[in-house]
Amino acid sequence: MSSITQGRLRAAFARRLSEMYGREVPAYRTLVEVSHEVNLDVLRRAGAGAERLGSIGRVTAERHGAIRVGTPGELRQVARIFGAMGMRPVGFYDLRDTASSAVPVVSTAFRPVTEDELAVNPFRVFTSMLTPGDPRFFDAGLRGRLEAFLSARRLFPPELLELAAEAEAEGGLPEERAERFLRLAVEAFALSAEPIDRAWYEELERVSAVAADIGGVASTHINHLTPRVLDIDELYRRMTGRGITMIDAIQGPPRWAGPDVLLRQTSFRALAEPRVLREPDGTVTTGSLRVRFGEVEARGIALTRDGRRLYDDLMSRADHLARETVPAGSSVSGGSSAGGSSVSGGSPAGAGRGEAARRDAVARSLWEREFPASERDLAVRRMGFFTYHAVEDRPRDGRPPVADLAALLDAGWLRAEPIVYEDFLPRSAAGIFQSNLSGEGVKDDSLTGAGYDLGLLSEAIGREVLDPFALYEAQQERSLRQAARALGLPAVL
Ligand code: OOG
Ligand code: NI
Repeated sequence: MSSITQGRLRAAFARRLSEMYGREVPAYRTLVEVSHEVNLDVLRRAGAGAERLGSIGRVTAERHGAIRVGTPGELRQVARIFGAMGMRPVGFYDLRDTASSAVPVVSTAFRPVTEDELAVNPFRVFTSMLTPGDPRFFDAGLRGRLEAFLSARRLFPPELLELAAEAEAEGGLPEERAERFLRLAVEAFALSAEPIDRAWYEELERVSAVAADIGGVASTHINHLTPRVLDIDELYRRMTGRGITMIDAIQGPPRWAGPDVLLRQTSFRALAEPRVLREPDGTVTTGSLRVRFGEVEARGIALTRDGRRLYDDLMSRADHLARETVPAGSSVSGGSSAGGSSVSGGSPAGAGRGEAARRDAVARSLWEREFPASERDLAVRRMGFFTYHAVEDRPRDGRPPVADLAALLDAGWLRAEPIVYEDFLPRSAAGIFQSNLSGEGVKDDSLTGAGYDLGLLSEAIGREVLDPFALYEAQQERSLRQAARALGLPAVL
């Protein structure tokens, strides 16, 4: 009997989730539509160059989702469901300190990790787990009630978990069971119509809107689904033109003439969605909650640890410089930016667009001075990840090649192909959380945070959380070994 592979399950899941989310959040459909228009325009304008960071087929289907769960046990179940679709936990993100408002979660991303699987479908899900044991957010009483609430709920039906285990063990599922698995998996992430206990939800919301979204309801849901776009600045303009209010900034690297690196993201604010609420007197009413939103992203080249260090350094210098260069007399905008968000793009829509533009200009000029301005520079300064390939019709003038990366690239012996960044940025993630929260929440910084670290997360998941740098590095090294062999060199240095 023909079996649906993990890769096909993943592609089908991403597609069906997108259909469901489009029904739930109509503005998402607009976002996808505008993304497609922009991508086709870029393709027309730039031709084959537009596909340097991924085929148009891949980019058009590409999405990332975000979900939030409450306990290690729930996270382990999620890992099994995504494992069935060939997705592994990659990277550890601690947003508790990155965000200036209360975001009591630690996170990882489930995604395919091999080149072949990424080519089948690169679907990834940013997955956050609540940290009720962190006393900066939750006192002992609230922690106890929160943990009791979470341990009493069941996010995933046993049948789904059994099918997931089978798909993981067998590498896929026979057609009928694949269909059943997909239906149950998509359903598990739909917005539930079950009444929400308003008093409980609001109690948690006073501490943190994220805590309420996770622990104030008896189910989980997809929080957003993000398409990929080839020109995010143009997307931003067109969405604004359609009357959709975007957050102030595009997060991540500034727009500039050099190569696209890492990840640039922007979003529009959560829309109020009708939700069924149970009042303290037992009556059931329809209220509205704003927790879900639209996000879009542009992806660039993965950076090495050195490249990432330079990126982080330039970002924090841009923040400082932007603060220092606030033009005199601009305090008119002071009221709207009060609160001093430490994350760019963090302020609510419209509040600080001028501020965001100023920071972007500062960042751009820093980048123009200090960031590698071409793919070649990224490669030879060992700041970006590439796969390297021996050039077939390389010049053969009898000289033996020098086994040096720069010399081989410049002499046309080696060709470098960018490796796309498949992961997330903690600072942007914190900004995304924060720009869409209804309130700041509270966090008692006089207390020490509980140590939810990478080890604890791996233990909770029951699987090793992979290091993204190591994955990119291994891919680059493989290609270098192959290229060296093809050129008859012992190694490329
Ligand atoms: C996840 C926020 C992080 C991103 O793209 O950085 C994220 C969430 O809101 O649950 O999705
Ligand atoms: Ni996202």
